[in-house]
Amino acid sequence: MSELPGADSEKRTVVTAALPYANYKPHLGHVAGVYLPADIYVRYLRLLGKDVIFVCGSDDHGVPITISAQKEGATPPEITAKYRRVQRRVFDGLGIEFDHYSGTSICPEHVALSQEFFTKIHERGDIDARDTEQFFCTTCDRFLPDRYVEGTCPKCSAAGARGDQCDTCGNSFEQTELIDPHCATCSSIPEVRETRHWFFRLDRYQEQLETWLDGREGWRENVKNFALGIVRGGLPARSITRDLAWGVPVPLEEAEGKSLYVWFDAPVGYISFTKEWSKAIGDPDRWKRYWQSPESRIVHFLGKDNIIFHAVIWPAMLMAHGDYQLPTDIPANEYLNFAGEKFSKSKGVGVWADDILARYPADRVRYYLAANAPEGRDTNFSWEDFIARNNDDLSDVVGNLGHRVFTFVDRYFKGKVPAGGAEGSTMEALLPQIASHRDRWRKALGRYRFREALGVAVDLARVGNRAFDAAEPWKSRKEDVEKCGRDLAALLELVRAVSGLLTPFLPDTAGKIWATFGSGSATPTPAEIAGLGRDTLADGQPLTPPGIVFPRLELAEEK
Ligand code: B3M
Ligand code: ZN
Repeated sequence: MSELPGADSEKRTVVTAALPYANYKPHLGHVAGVYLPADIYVRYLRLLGKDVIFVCGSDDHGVPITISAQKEGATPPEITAKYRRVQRRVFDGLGIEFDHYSGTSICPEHVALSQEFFTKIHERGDIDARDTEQFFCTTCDRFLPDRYVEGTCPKCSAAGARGDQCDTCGNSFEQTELIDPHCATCSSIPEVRETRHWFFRLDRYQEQLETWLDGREGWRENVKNFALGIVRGGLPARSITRDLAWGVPVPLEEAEGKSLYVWFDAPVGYISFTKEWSKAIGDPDRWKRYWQSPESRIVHFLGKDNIIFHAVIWPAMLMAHGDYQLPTDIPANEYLNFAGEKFSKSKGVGVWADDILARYPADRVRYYLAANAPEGRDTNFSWEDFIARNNDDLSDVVGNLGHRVFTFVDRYFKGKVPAGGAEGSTMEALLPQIASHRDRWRKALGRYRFREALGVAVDLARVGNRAFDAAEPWKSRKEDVEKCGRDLAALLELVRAVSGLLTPFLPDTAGKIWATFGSGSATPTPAEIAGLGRDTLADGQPLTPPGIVFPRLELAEEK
């Protein structure tokens, strides 16, 4: 196997998934675009025996949280603790296994590290203080940062634009440009007051960013082009402080009562959580090998709305700070839509992860979301399609193959691996197919093409079904039982390989099939993955088939 991205044996990898704001229950769009691909990628690297850690946690600060807290009549610490629990339960239920899951308001390392970023960049002269005009609500007696003010969009005239951006047209603008601004809390008309804020001089990193982005090889075109477009369009200095008490305090005496903008401290969380993890495992310096060594790969998974922050602003922060490595890759995804519409909590459009998990096993959800992954283009969730893909691919192709092969081996060969081999046999024909599928699978996963890699695994099962039909074991068991055994031995190798390739996608069910072959583990070792495509099963080895792992699904009555 040639070396591929993500497969270089010297290197180690830290994988991050965008930190979810601690104010929502994840829907399938979040899962399909961010958390599932990250988990599959981590499981894939582990299967190859790579050194990898998977870090995430909740994004606890900023206006999104304080507004939700206010709506739910809770304090920010209460609301973040609540949703951190909700989110963890969903991730656990889906088999998304982080090495460390923290939160920006609970990680002991986070405040100091975020402030260190600010201080270091400030000391280099890349943060300027500016007196700005902001809305101030005299009824609520406070400044109205971000979404605390609502109004009509100055660009497209849509109502309900919030703060400095419009969800209808996607434009951003100065808050004070809003037409008919009013306080989102009490609806009164705010006045404009002066307040001092600190701006990160992104303009000074424009050239460096452009050169760096231009040189990224193997990045998804949509991510690279989007980021380059933003950089080439000119980068204004960006305000990185807010008049808000809930957040990381700005580490300057004259900035009392102000916090760092949530998008300034959130990505720092990736590093602070890794530090926290290092302490927890009793190896406090371990984080350095992931964040400070050029031998390390840093891979950020996120949705397309977060590209600007991860591919432009965060790298600029890292360049300005200087002590950490830049991201290696940012395999951002497009959106999974629901019946053609964007998932939306407020409009009640979409499917929530906990609801679907209450009806169907996690692997069925993982299967559909990976087979329908929004890589490179938006995709669509529909219940009919969810049922159809699961039944057509998992029940009728993978499950059917396993069932047929195991049943014959059980009935006519006492449940033991029959003797295989012989020139011109099914074995001889199938082993190269297994090896080439494994290579395609590996190549696709190394390039973050999850949909394709999963398709390769299912396709191998199709190859198996065709070989089974061609071998006609129902005849040969009577006419030439040795040939029948040889054919089934080859098909057992293939079933085992399919389950190995399905492991990162369907850890639970693939593990059950893999365990049938008695290696004592539900997960293949790196050597076993490398050995797929060789005749490895010992003649006479007893098998313990798992029974029906992919029963056909019915459309649940009420959705
Ligand atoms: N919190 C995205 C979101 O929850 C944002 C990601 C932060 S990653 C550093 O919608
Ligand atoms: Zn108000």
